[in-house]
Amino acid sequence: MLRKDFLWGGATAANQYEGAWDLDGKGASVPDHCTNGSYTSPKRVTVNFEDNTLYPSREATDFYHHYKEDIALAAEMGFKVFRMSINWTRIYPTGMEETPNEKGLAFYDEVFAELKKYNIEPLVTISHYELPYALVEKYNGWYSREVIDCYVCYCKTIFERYKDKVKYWLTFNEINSGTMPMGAVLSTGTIKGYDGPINKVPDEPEVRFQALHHQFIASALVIKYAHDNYPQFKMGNMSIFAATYPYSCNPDDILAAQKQMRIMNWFCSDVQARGYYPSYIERYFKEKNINIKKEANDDEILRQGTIDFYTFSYYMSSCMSCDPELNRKSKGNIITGVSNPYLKTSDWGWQIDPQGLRWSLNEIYDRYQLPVMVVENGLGAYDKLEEDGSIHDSYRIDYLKQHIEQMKEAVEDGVDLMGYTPWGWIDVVSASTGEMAKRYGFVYVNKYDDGSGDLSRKKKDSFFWYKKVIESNGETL
Ligand code: BGP
Repeated sequence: MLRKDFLWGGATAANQYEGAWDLDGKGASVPDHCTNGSYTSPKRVTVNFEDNTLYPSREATDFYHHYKEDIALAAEMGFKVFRMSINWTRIYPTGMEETPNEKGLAFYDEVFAELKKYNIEPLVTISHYELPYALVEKYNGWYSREVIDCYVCYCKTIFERYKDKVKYWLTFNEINSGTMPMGAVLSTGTIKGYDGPINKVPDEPEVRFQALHHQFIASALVIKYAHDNYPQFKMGNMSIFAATYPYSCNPDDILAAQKQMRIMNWFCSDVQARGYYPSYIERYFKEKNINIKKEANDDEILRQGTIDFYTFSYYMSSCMSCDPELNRKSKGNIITGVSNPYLKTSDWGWQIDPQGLRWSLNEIYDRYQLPVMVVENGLGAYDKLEEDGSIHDSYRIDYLKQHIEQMKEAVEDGVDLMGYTPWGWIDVVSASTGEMAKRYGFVYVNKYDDGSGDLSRKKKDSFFWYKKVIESNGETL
């Protein structure tokens, strides 16, 4: 049984949802420099804005002008929690101003007031894939230590402003995306001068891991600051958890899977939950010729700023194999690895593995013994809007149902699970491809890949299903 105060809700991120990219003093962030794309044609980052190119984040699905309507829809489904992010560039347009942008702050006051009206708890991601672009230009993003101060200043501002409105905070979305080349665009912003497709960004492990070190320090500093000044706050991490299995019982496969699990899934949260670098990373750094610059006090900072709860996104699992032929032939998932013959794959090549969620929850809870929350999960799929305005998304219901069943199993296994916020509870722009066609929502937004659409909202079949799930605290699936 799920606990009585289980936090049911849904997740979004400002850069994929808000739009209003240059209204009321907002500055440009990295996603505002990203074009649209698709599964087969990667989105691009452009240094300068191009005429006649679509930048989907600019309007996105326009939460900025629809927040009252959207929050009412969330309330109708019975949401207890609403995961959202604050857009850094709405508060500090370049990330470097001395004083915050009052209009930006006022927008979130209104959003939080609206949530309060329905008794919905906000869960706020402080930085969700939207570094101010000015920090890329000036500092090569998180590669420079100076960005830590910019982030700390931003956090202090929002903590003080929203201290009575927000209790749950996540310092960085999917922080471990910085371990992968694509993370340079999405997360670390180490793309100074880069102009090109997201999948061709130069692979610079040392730069990314240095940037990650700065994110760890920034995260730890603000967690300590929050604990000292706002004892009511609960501070969490947020990691991608891509369950990784050995493809076979060949010991080489087992070791390859263990290595992948460590670098991809455990490294960042080991630092954030335990407060120090894990021993296994030394060897990886040596192999990759990565030398991280740390300052004298850094180890102490990490020790003092550990998380109160662990959150993660879960979409897929993957397999590791030492067989070169298999690796060559297999498409695997976006993350890495070879395809699992026991699993089905989504239209975007992500392998669907509900039991992997149970396994992951157990692994995470065994390791850290902290309350856990699944803050993203869901099926990106093509939806068909029928003439009568209905959307029959039984595939999405199936996916979510199977994952909730496995969450319940994990709870029976002993995991302390706080809540569940499926990704993109309302349609938003895709982070990896920049398209609208990859939809996750319970609510359909009339917005298309060519930028057309009147932005009207429609309830999908899954909307009515999820409402019942919440009403029954997960008993009616
Ligand atoms: C995660 C991100 C989200 C989100 C989701 C789905 O990586 O935290 O921002 O978009 O994945 O991914 P996509 O939009 O690429 O399908």
